[in-house]
Amino acid sequence: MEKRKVPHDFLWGGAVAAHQLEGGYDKGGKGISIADVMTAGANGKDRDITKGILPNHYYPNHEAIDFYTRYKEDIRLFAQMGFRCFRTSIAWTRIFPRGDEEKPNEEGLRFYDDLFDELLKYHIEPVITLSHFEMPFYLVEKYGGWRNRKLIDFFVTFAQTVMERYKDKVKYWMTFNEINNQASVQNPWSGWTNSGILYEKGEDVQTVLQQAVHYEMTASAMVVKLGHEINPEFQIGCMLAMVPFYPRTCSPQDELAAQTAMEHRLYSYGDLHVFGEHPAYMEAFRREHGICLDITDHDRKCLKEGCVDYIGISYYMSSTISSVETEGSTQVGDGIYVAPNPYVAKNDWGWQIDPQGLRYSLNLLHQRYHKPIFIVENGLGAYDKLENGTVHDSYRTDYLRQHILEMKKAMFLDGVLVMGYTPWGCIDLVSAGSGEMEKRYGFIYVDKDNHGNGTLERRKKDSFAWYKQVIESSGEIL
Ligand code: BGP
Repeated sequence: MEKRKVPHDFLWGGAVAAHQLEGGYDKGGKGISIADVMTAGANGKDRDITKGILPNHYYPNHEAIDFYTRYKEDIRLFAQMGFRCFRTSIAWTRIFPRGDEEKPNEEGLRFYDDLFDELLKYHIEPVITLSHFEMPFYLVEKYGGWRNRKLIDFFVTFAQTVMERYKDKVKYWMTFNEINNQASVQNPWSGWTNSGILYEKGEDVQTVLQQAVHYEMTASAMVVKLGHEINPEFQIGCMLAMVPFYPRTCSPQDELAAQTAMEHRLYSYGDLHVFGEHPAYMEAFRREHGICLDITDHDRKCLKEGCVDYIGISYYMSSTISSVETEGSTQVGDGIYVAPNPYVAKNDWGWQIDPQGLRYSLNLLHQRYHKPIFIVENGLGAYDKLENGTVHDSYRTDYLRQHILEMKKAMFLDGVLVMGYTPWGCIDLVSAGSGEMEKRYGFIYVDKDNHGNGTLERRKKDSFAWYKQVIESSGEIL
């Protein structure tokens, strides 16, 4: 298996998101995004979300790694590694600073014109996420974020603007990053990053969440349809956080608990994107829990007309579900607990490392959806040490090697169609979860610490040459 090559047109590259690397948060007419009001947390400490930008607070996304002015230098490095594609997002607030304007901000549009031209100069395909945890903060203040149906129109206007503008430069799109991430309502910030929602005391979280998701799904479907009209060559995907849930034991209760977790936290999102209708198990759940949503016939029609072309996934870890409380477990639902898995290792942030889980996940999605799968995030967050101007990060190449190997098994032994592989944070950037700089994923080291100190100088890590060889050999030399 080691020696097998992936097809010639396989999309090797790297992935980032605008708010995590661009910086320039107030440059070029950009508005404030929801990421701009998130302070730095730490390993094990959540980020704070402030009511606007307050003095004496550190907001790591404001400068990030200053890709906004250094993108040419960085793209040259990506080209040296042989990237065939580069996944990033378009910061909504560069195009519509408040989110509800009628006319876009030309300076923001020009920035992405230049960025995409620079990529295309090296034959690197842009792969674009339309909404990656960075909606305009104004839409939250004025409209309550995705609680509000009006957001559908604002998002569709944004998407239409950029799809028309870049129709000859960008072929691969995704609508909402990790749309199912917000199903883990235990994370106080997941409703914020995905939907601009902070749950209020006393409100029914499931009602609010599912309503917001319905609006997002409707908007996503409208954009898929519109995109295909703008350019029939467009490939427009969804993006799911793929965390497979294993039953902790072979007891039927654990098996059912794992199945329910998969439905609520993953499949209900994928099913809507791929099949274009609300699945029966969610309709039943809502009926049983007295949850009534605002869903119109027009919404249902839109959902049916805008099914996605491919499934984008992030894969970092697996998880384990128990139907009973066990040592170290956390309750995540009625009779559903996430429990530690004794068979797999963890990284320094407690994320379970499970390469075989990637093969398992690819198979699950392939069997359910029969769509091409694009692995648009995978990687190891780690503490790196700069030694004589470089980083000896064999732990990172080990992680990636094992995952690529499992991906190849899924492709060659199981018949799964995988379109491409873009490891997360191909250049060090600000962590979404903790706001740290020192949770590093990159092949390129960026000199900056958790407090914002550093020269921002870029250095190649050992993994840089390794990944170059992986791409050059079409995955044969790992
Ligand atoms: C995913 C997000 C990314 C990214 C990644 C790693 O959830 O799509 O934006 O940040 O996870 O997470 P973190 O940055 O918290 O290590």
